[in-house]
Amino acid sequence: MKENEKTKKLEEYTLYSEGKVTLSNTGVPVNDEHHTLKAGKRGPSLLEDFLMKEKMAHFDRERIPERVVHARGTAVHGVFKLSKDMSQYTRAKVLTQVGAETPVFVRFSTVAGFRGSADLARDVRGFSVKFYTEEGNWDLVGNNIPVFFVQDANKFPDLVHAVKPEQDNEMPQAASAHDTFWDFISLMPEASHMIMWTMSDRAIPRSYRMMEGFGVHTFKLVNEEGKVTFVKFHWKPKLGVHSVAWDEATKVNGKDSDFHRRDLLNSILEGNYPEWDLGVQLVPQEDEHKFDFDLLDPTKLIPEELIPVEIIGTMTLNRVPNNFFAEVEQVAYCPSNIVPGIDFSNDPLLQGRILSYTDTQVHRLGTANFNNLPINQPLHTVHNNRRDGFFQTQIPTGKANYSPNTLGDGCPYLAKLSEGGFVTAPESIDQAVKVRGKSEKFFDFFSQAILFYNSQSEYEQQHIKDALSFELSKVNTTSIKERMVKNLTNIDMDLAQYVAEKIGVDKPTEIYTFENKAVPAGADPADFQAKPVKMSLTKSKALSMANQPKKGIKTREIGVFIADGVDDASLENLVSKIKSEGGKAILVAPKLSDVKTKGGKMVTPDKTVFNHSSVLLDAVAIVKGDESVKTLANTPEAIHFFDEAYTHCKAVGFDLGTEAFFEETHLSKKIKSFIDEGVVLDGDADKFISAVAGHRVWDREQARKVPS
Ligand code: HDE
Repeated sequence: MKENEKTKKLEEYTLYSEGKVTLSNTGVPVNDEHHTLKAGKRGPSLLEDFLMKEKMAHFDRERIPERVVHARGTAVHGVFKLSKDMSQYTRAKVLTQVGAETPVFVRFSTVAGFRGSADLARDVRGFSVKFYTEEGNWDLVGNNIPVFFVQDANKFPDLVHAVKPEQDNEMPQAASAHDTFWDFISLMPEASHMIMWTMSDRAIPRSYRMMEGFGVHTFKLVNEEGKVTFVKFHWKPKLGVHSVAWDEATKVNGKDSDFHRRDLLNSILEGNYPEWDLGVQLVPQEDEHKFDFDLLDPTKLIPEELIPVEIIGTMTLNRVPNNFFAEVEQVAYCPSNIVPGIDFSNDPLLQGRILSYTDTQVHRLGTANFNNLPINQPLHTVHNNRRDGFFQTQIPTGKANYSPNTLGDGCPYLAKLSEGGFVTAPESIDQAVKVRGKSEKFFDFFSQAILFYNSQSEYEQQHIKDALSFELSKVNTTSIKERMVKNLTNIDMDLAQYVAEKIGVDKPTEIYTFENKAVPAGADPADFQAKPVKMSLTKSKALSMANQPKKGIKTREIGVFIADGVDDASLENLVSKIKSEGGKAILVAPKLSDVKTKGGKMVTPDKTVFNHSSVLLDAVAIVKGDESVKTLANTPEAIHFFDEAYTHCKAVGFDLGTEAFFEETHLSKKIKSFIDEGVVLDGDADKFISAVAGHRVWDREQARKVPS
């Protein structure tokens, strides 16, 4: 081959390896993949078209089973940085090396909906964190709610069958408001505490970035000496904890079903990295039995008044995935993934999860080698004697695939304790008797449901009442509704009576105690042996979102309404104030073409009144300008933005000189006597910004009777 031909060939190969040229799965450069090979241009396709066959066969196998639960979700990369040395309690390096950065991959999800369902369903949110630590992957697979529906893993398949779309008609999608769910719940009083949380605003978060996260179960920390400390994990968002209104949530689902997903990705792409502090509640092993509840019961939390949350580090999410399938779909979280220094408690729900997740991943990803997938690989290359199986991507060398061996110089040998080897925390269970059952304190089904309900502010209690009324009104079977109301009498009589009236069943007058009452046919009597405990604590501040600090307007999306003729100085003033506080000014105009300001400047709007919606914004404001105000006052969609924002208890700002617009809103006709701190009529940008920082004026619902 001549020299210049050789160079040409080399260039071609480089092109192939750079990934710029389409290669078939076996590395053949493809010249045409848009026309099937045919016997003549109008003739039948030919069997020998191996390229078309490969493309089609691959396509035919693109889908893998979606997750049984938590199918709808998204995930991003980040880092965890430890700020407090926990070596007194654990030998886990991730919790002892202050300042070290551990990479994480974090997935947020809803539970009940299918993979393509909408983000704003009333539902629990998954909060899964995979820490890629020096000592292996640690998966903290939690939720945004600190307790769970059932106490034993063996009930989980029933719970999930009940909440998923019903088996005879596959309805409803991503919703618990249907007969099978409430049938199950009404027969499962242990779910009462969790139901208070899922019927609260926690189940309709404003953003993944504004949710708390909880490990839910009690885990163990184990130090160098083998001493055990019980631990609960908490994630506290730096942006505070916020939710949307229920009416708003239902509309967001239609306007932008990817609302949470988009919000998370956009904030990272814009450099607004979401952050959470990691907190722990620590209980010395010797104090295991000192509480009114059992530490192993996942339907109970440890009130922060009893054990405060200690902050030990911060997680920052700072990188979006490159490929949704390869990373987000293929990530395989397993609560069984723990590292030396962290251990399981005997929580019967956690014990079941240790089995279920690895099992489901093998099914979902099709192979026991699922940890070879790039997103699941630990930091260090794995050496062990696990061999073969579908999709083995490693090529083990040498002869020895067994242990002990001499042919491989004894390698890979087992890590001694001094080399970080994992050992299970010893626990004496020699006297145990094999039983199916649960411990005494697990029979307290209601006291923490009562604690939660009593800890809510008035408007939060109202939201729970309304949510239960909505959900149960969708149930067709009267006996289910009646049973639920009976259960509610054990939490709060006023709540039970309110719901009863709304859903058309008899109003209860006394607490329905389960003792001596017939167990409903089909129910397990053990689920009805409630043994109430009088809790020493009557309220817990941390349980109410109303008590969470309001943390400014950082990343909040504020619709600023403009049209031709808008006043330059007022626009500049408001936009720069919003930006200087870390908020986002979204310029909304009647159409997408550039707006000409009064001073003749051309401004490009971000959104229009017809492609955006008030429910996708945190607040709205209108800037003065004779001509622009006139145009907007004649634009019904613009008026609707303001009316709806007001209804959803958001901040609404009117510049001085926008009275003509204000007069068109239904606010002017009705609210003048109900102007609250969220309605800023004098164009005072600072006042408006502090109203946005307050998130919502929920009291507006009561005062104005707005259906938010
Ligand atoms: Fe899950 N759960 N779960 N779960 N769960 C799954 O695992 C399961 C439970 C949670 O982002 C599945 O990979 C059982 C509690 C999250 O990929 C499955 C029990 C908590 C995610 C499964 C529980 C969770 C899952 C479905 C009762 C909060 C999403 C596909 C013993 C602490 C993980 C998969 C992700 C996913 C089983 C109870 C949270 C089927 C058997 C309690 C955040 O394995």
